[in-house]
Amino acid sequence: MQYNNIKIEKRVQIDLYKRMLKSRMIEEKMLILLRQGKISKWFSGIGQEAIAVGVASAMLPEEYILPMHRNLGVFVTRNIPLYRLFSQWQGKANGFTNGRDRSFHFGTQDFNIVGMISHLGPQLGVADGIALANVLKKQKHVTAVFSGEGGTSEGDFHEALNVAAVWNLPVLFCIENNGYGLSTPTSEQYKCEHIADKGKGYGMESYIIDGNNILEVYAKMDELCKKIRKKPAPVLLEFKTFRMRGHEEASGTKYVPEKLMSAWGEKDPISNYEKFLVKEGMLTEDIISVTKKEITTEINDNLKLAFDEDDIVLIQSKELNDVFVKHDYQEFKHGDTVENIRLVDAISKGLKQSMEKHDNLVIMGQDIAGYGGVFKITDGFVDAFGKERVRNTPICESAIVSAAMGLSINGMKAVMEMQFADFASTGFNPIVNYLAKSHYRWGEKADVVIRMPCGGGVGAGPFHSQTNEAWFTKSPGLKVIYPAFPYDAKGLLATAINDPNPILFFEHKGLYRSIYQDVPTDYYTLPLGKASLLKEGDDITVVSYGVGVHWALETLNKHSSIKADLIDLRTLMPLDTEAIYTSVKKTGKLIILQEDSLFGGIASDISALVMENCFEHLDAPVKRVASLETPIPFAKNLEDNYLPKERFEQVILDLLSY
Ligand SMILES: Cc1ncc(C[n+]2csc(CCOP(=O)(O)OP(=O)(O)O)c2C)c(N)n1
Repeated sequence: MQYNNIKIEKRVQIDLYKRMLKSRMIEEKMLILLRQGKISKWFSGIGQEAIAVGVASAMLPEEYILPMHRNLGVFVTRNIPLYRLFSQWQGKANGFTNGRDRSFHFGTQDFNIVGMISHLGPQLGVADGIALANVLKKQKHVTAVFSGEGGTSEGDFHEALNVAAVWNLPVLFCIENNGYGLSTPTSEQYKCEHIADKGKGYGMESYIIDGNNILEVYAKMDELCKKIRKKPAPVLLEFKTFRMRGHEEASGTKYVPEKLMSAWGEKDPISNYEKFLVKEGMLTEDIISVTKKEITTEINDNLKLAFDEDDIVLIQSKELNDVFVKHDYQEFKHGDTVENIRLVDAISKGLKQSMEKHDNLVIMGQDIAGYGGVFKITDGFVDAFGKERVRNTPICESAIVSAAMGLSINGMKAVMEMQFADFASTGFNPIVNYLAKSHYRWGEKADVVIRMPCGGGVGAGPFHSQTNEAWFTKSPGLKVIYPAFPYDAKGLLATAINDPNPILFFEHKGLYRSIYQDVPTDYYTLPLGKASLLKEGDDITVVSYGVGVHWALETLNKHSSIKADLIDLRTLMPLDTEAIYTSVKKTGKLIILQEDSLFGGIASDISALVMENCFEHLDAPVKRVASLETPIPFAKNLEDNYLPKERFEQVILDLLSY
């Protein structure tokens, strides 16, 4: 048959019916199990099946789909064995997350599906990254990502559509407008008439589609997929539909007017399509009944498998080990040739060598291309590697962190330059929830390094001076590197880029152009989790990192009578606790100096660890020296007072005489 000039073969028409029917029947079964207390929560897509099935059916199996919580039809269309879905929903090992995440919160590379995180919006930017990888690999694939209309109010929606438009990415943004976001009606969610109207603002094509008409959904998707595979560009699709059940089963639908519900009930996508196929002579009552029996058997057989499966076994070491991808550090040694360069040069040269080493490495950041970045780290990179791999981004940290995740999912490596570490706050959600948790949740790595120019003492005020490493060391799943010297910075950056785990790489702006060192010209790596002992002495242990190391050196050089071990941590996660304990056991006294404000910082944890592990070796209380508990002030005398540099001298002298 032809639908809107698109030919839809008979086999496809029947498949569309069977896939929708299977989705519906699985859901109906789940609602029964929910009432029996056999599963814990259910987000229903009843009435919306045509969208997930229609979109997924128009795509190639090798093309990525990023579904939401009402898109069971995507999983059914991709033929995921049902027992695996059922095990997933019961938190069992045959699911996709080893019992670590629930419902549709999982992805699977075997089926090219990337499931949601609860925060909804970041999915949209991840789709951008996946699509970008396809473009860079010259793979003519589309990527489809779902959101509800509620999710379009998140900043991530704006950011992701804007990036996709500016970069001409072949992404189908599929918005299921089902009338309500939890209890909030569309009139309280957005002001324009149609969400599709927003497409014009982003400079992209957009369409309104009857989401309850499977033929319309499939035909339009088929047309668009074919078109944007040839000529990459994003498209915004608004599927008009309705949520026929509560947000999740427990929350009900009392706030939905009955008339609205019954009007949409008339538009049920499955029963209407079934009638149509019967009328067309493609289905008979007999075929329907046989199909339903087959699906019932498949559901029951697979449910039995899932119910018979044992509960997940807790193995604590596995829980801990699965937070990161297992990665064996590979040492690259350097020769004897060195050059005396600044921290900023060491980072730039290290990054350049990694770009040469890894063809699949892409750098993204604001003003990093022709302009070379605000600190000029990527100066000349466009000439060397081209604009495809050295990408200026719009001002949208959240979408770019998410896109970096998408690049990683689709086989690339990403380095993102935060223009200033302070602005990680606007990309915070995908860092701590997407990058950090993906491997633990569904075994997917996040091969991403985020470079973080940070730190005070440069008269830059509260929003360009923070050193916010503790925001990230608190989140399991992230590694955090914080070098103080050019040699360490170059080697650790190379290691960070080789490591497929998500890494925050802190670079102190105050040290960029003030610290010189002889740095090997070769490419080389340094291991993570190894502190360096800069000075040795028996009186006291001084632990620091970043600019604090230089403050400590200054003080110790001034008081040459102090015999101290000075430990530069170099990496905060993993933390070299052994180096700290060994030294404290020798000296009996510990002072920790950090640039960050005191409460909740790295120093507090080191202090606690030493109390717990070295208590009987201590001859004095552990001392922490840090910045004041205020935002960072601008005026020089206020900032000098805020920073702990001056206070450190007195505290170490007091501790020595304790
Ligand atoms: C950032 C964030 N805020 C709030 C929520 C809670 N929440 C989960 S789903 C949802 C409604 C989503 O509505 P919509 O995007 O329209 O999708 P629908 O559920 O209607 O399919 C809300 C408010 C959340 N998960 N994440």
